[in-house]
Formats: sequence, C-alpha cells, structure tokens
Amino acid sequence: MPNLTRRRFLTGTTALTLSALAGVPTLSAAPRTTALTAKPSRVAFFGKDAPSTDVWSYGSVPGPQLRVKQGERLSVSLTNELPDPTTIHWHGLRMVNAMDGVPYLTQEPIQPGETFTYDFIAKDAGTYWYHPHVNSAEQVGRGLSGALIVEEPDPIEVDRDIVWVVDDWRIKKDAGLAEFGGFHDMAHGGRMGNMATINGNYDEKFSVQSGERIRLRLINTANARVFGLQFKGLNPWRVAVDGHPVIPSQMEEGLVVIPPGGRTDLVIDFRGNPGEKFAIIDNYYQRQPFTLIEGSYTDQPPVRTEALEPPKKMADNPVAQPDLANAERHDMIFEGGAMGGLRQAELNGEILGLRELASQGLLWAVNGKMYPHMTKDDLGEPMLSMQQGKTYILTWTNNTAFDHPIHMHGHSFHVISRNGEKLETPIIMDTVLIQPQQSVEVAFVADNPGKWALHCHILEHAEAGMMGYVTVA
Ligand SMILES: [Cu+2]
Repeated sequence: MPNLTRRRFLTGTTALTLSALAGVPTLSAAPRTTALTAKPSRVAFFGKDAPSTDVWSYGSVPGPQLRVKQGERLSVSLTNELPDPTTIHWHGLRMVNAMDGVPYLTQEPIQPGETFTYDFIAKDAGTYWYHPHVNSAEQVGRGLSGALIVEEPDPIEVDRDIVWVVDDWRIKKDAGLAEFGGFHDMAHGGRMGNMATINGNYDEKFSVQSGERIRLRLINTANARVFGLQFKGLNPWRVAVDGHPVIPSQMEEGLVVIPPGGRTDLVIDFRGNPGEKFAIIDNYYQRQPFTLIEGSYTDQPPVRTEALEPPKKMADNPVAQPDLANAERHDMIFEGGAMGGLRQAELNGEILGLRELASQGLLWAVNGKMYPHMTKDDLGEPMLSMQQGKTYILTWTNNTAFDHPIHMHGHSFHVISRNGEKLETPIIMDTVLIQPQQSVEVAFVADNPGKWALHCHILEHAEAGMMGYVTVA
C-alpha cells in the first residue's frame, strides 16, 4: 500500500463533499483485501554505507499503513515466514473475538509457512495499529508493527494528515539488535531502547509550509518507553486519544504523554515564518530529555496568513455509554516487580514465594494472584467473568515502582477518575497509563462477547505475568 499522506486544501467544495458522507457509516459487503508477510529482513537505519540491522518486518519498518473508511470491511491475509509462530492483534479496534489475534485465547498461533486471514469491520474511526501477540516482547521489539487508520466520514479538515509511528530500539555497536529476554527488563521498566525512530527512520525529516494545518497521528509502538513530547511554541490541539475524539484542547507547554500502545491525534497550526526551525523534545524521563525531531519551515510563502478557527470535535464512535448508577465494581491492584516489596503470591491456588515464582518467569501479581502464561493446554482462570450488556467499573491501582499502561482488548473504556478525582469529561481509551502509586477508575459496558486479554503494554511486564484475560458472556 502506498504512503497515503494526503494533501487536501481547506476549500468549501471539499467540505461539502465530506459532509455529504457524514453520519451513518456505510457497510460494504466486499472487503478491502490486502496481504502481509511477516519475515526476517534488514534495515539500514544509519544509511547505505553503514552496517544494517537484522529485523523482523511486514515488508517494511513499520509495516504498510493500512487505511480504510469507517464501516468498511478489511480482509488481511498474513503469511508467516518467520522462524516462530505469530498472530496479528488489531490494537484498540473493537471487533469479533475470533479476529483479536491472541494465541490460544482467540486462535491457534499461525505456524511458520502458514497463512491466516483476518476479516473484520472497522466500526470505530481513528488511529489504531497492528502487531503480533505471540512472544510480543521479541516480535514487536524486532520491528513487527504498523499503523491502521480508520477514516472518519467527517474529519477535521487539514492540509496534511501525517502518521508518525514512534518507536525505540536497543541497538548494539555493530548496529544489531541487543538480545531479547533479559530478566532485568522484566522486573524493572521493560526494554528501553537507546535509539528513537519515527516511521522507522532515525533521521526523519519534517518540513512544513508556514500557515499549514496538519493532523499528526502519533502511535507509540515501543516495547516500554513512554513518550512525553513537548511541542514548544506550536500549541498543538489534542483532538483524539486512542482513536476516540475528545473535545479539542490546546496543549501549550504541557507534555503530550503517549504510553506504549497508546495513540494521540494532534492538530497543529504551523504559524512560524518561512525558513524558521522548531524542535519536538521528549521530556518524559526528566533526567534524559532528547530531541525527537527537528523540523523546519520551507522558504515558500505562507499557505495562509489568517488564523484558523479551533478544530471542531469529531463525531463519537459507537461506544456504549456506561450506566454508572447500576455498575458492578471490581478492584485490580497491580503488585510485584523489582522494589515492589511483594514477598509471595498465589498461583493456581497455591501460595508461593517470589523466588519460586520468578523461576517460572512470573514477577507481577494482580490482587495477590499471579496469572500463568497462557498455553494451549492451560489458559488459567479468568481475572474476571462479566455478564454481557452490564456496566462494570474497574479500579486499577498501581502498587509497584514502575509505570504500567494497562490495555484491555475488545472494549474501549471511559476513564472516569484518576487518583480518586472525577474527570469532568471522561476520556475513552484502550490503554491507560498508571504511574506508581496512582489509580484510575474505568467504566465500560461489557458488550463484546468472548475471552479478552487484559495486560500491561510494557511488553516485558506482560511476558513476566502481567497478562490475563476477562470473559464476557
Ligand atoms: Cu507494566
């Protein structure tokens, strides 16, 4: 699929065409079909004359950008040419359980040499992504991920719509990827890289024309790094989080925080003068700020000189409104890891010491229980069994020394409070960052039947037991 960045001018005629399509998404009977092949490949991060890096990819890093209209049906056949089994999970997009891509829970892993066809309707518009769910820490870490964009029938009008898949890599001196599977990463903050890329490029160029309005879709595909971006002087509008529209608000000097798995859509009016430069700085880990990218204005005259109206709020996706008054409440307290003070936990009904659990690769607990690695013969007990159609409020508390972006499959949830403080306007998300000693309350209607993974999106944490599943029936 070609790079689908579009240039569309703000004209009355465009607006008319778009509004004619607004409203109910049309369901197309014939799916839009595409094929992906996952295979080992090489990337020249540092230029043609420097050593290249062995990665795993869907043909390119990141994988091809998949782009459909809201309501369209997408059929993707995945051929596995990796040495290991794999699957694809369509992160954040609500769909039928059988297409969710979680090994053993929703499908058999796709063995080397096999092909599996995913087929689903993109009922939610917004910015999503796809990645394997088998040995995710290694497979995503080796480069398997790509953007999945579902276009709104009536989007915010912009001059350009740009997708940035933001990632980090742990690169050795010879340009190869560092070994996977370190115990230290699993017990601490996960596999932090030493090189950040945008769309797989170490030296991505970003040039804008003065006066342009750009929609910038940020997708964090890193295993463990939280990005906290500062757009000094650019005052971006935040218009969507995890695909779902929010009331646009201007970020000014604040950080745009995107946890692993998370997405944020910004609209930026580039009001600088031709020839000027600007920088986007990551300042999440405050002792280690770095410049994610330096941008520049072209020498061309401004596209426009007048200020534009603030971007409108886009139409909500069809996410059910939770019935808070009649909700069933549950607590999930996350514990364990290094410096977490956890001494023992329950595994399959037995209380075991942390040393014994660690020898089985389990380091993280929920409500004093550890959840085993899901295998063909043993999925373990569900974390929670929910009744279809009922509203649930889950309180997620982080009693550990590390960040945890908690991701639930099959549903998008309303974040209704943080640290006991009610949010004026709930935000709909699928991956919510919970910092040490913080808590969030999420509310949702359990309206999608099936077995749904619930896990930390720091992939080394998920690998070390911070992953289970819930059921809806
Ligand atoms: Cu975690």
